[in-house]
Amino acid sequence: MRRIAFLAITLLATLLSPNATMADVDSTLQGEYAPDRVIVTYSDGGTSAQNFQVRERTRTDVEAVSSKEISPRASRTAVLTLGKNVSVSEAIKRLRNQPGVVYVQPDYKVYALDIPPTDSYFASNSLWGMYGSGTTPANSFGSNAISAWGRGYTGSSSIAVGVVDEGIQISHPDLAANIWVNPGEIAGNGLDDDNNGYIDDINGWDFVNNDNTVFDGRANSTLDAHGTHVSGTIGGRANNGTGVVGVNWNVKIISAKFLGLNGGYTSDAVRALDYLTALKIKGAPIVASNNSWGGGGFDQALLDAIDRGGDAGILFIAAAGNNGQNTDTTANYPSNYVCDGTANNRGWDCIISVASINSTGARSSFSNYGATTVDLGAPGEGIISSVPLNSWANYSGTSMATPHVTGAVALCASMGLTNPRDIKSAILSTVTPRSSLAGITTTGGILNLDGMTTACSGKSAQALLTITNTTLNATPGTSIKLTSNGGSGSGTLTYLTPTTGCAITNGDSLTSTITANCLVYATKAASGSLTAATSPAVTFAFALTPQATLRIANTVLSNPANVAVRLTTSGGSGLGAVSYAVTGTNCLISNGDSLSVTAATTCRVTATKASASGFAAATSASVSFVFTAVAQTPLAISNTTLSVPRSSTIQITVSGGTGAGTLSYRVTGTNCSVSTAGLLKPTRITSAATCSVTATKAANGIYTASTSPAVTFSFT
Ligand SMILES: [Ca+2]
Ligand SMILES: [Ca+2]
Ligand SMILES: [Ca+2]
Ligand SMILES: [Ca+2]
Repeated sequence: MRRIAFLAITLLATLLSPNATMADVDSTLQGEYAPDRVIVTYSDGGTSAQNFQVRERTRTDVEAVSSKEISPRASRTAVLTLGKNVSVSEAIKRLRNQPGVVYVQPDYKVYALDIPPTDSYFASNSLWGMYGSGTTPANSFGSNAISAWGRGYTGSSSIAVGVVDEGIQISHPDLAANIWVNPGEIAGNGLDDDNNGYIDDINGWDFVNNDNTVFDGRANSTLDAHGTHVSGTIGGRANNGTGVVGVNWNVKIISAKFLGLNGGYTSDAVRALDYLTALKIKGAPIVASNNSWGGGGFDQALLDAIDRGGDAGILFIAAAGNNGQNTDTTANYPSNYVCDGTANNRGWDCIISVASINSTGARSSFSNYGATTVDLGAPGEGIISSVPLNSWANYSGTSMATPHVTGAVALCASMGLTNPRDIKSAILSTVTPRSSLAGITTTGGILNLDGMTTACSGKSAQALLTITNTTLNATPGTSIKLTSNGGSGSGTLTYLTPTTGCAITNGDSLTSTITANCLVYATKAASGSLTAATSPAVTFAFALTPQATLRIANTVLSNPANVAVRLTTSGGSGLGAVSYAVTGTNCLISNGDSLSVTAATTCRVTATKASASGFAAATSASVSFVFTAVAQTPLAISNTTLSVPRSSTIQITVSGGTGAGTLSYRVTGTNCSVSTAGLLKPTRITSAATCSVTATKAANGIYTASTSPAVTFSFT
């Protein structure tokens, strides 16, 4: 027994944020379904009173809050809305074997086959391995999965692959629906019901620990991360609102776990491969095993096991290895084996050996290569996929390239091709040539999932279908009539948009009530010998139109401070109301458009015209208005008695002036004094005095200061 190293693939093992909760999916339930209802079909074999009783009992059994006939044409089928204490799987368990119930099932969620998936990593341009040159998103060096999906091929739950690797988190939200459930085995009864030598092997087998728990991952451990990662590339669930999407939206993944944290043994690999071979011989629809591992030298027992699988019709997809070397001269196993039959008589090799490329089309520096020993390249650097505990991570390695090809085998088989030799030929004969792989791989090219569809489906592509609209802008709330041409055959034409806030109504009308960039595809369904066709995406922008430049139109920008200015504008567009805003102390806007001040100042004003008539709001440049102070009414000293005895005092009185400014007084002349309050008197009562007085009212509010003429008072 030779210990073999599991390919060290995690150049980048950045854990990405887990943003999903564990899917509550009973192992017998597949795909997405409404969480609060089930569909029940009754036999209706009795009298109407008896049938009524069955319905009532059924409703009570699952605490249903309502029971509604599914349609007038199917009166025996009802939708039961469940009480909040009863899950879908619980309801199905309770009703499955009830008398009078023919079947009970979830209300499955379905999608148009052709809508590009909305899964977060796909939509955020992070899943380059699935893209193609003309797809949205695009990457010329991806596997072009999007185009194959656009032809209507997204895999099949009637096709299975074996993941010969670490274990798999079978409850992962991106995998649960695509995990194989052994139809011949009854879970948990301690019996080997299908007589394959493994008791209760429901989702596969753990050949490391010799038990039926194929997932043994735990917090703060990478245990079973590798197997979970490759599984997501083969068959990550599409359109489940989270994570990634695999080459196959639908497939069945069988765990043949033989690697632990420190690798595994070929003896366990042999058992794992033979487990798959035995299942295949008994009828499991296994088309490939994924083998993202390697190490050790030539191992006849292992090659024999690979040969037994090949003889049974299972392709062995092998990572070329991460040593950056030529495997024609330095062998890498198992990718270097030739699987041509247990008696070397099959005439063809069941192994596909896969090199890694990066997102610029170059061979990954770590990837092995070999003109006769490596077949093709596939995306293997910066690959995001599922990892344990409902998370996702970015890994690199030929380990990551390999499941793209394993996925291709399953996808090709789902299109109808059954002979494994033909499937291998369909994949290898349709690679996209790349200079980076020319002369160092048998094909000189990279995986092209779209290119293989004709060979795999026996159908041909339609003429290019395109959306032909030339006006790609509209205002929110309006609609655009979509037009297209091209395509072939009689399939129905449909328009689709995956963009939130955008909708297709009446078949060909695109609408959005909000500002949005709506991605739109046209699809033409398969017909006759033609595959479905999906157009390149076109982006329609629903946006408000900018207004013509809005300006403040006033030409008089300097005014006396006691004059209000009526503000006016020019320019702008549409019927939006105009409003003004002002900055500057002592400035105010009243009655909408009247600018006034409470003191001499400078005011900066902007005008805004509101959004209306499809136009966005517009704001003008700011304009400064200078308000200058104005004169008070003439101020005069109003005393009439101007001569008094030197023993007297005079209270100065004034008239005129404006506003609340403080009064002050100045006096000239020898022997005179005036108080702040305006009380005038001689400073020496022993002398006569002649005093000349002026009054000043200080500047206030909008007014300048005002000073009275001088008045002369005599103290005799
Ligand atoms: Ca069994
Ligand atoms: Ca059992
Ligand atoms: Ca286990
Ligand atoms: Ca997903």
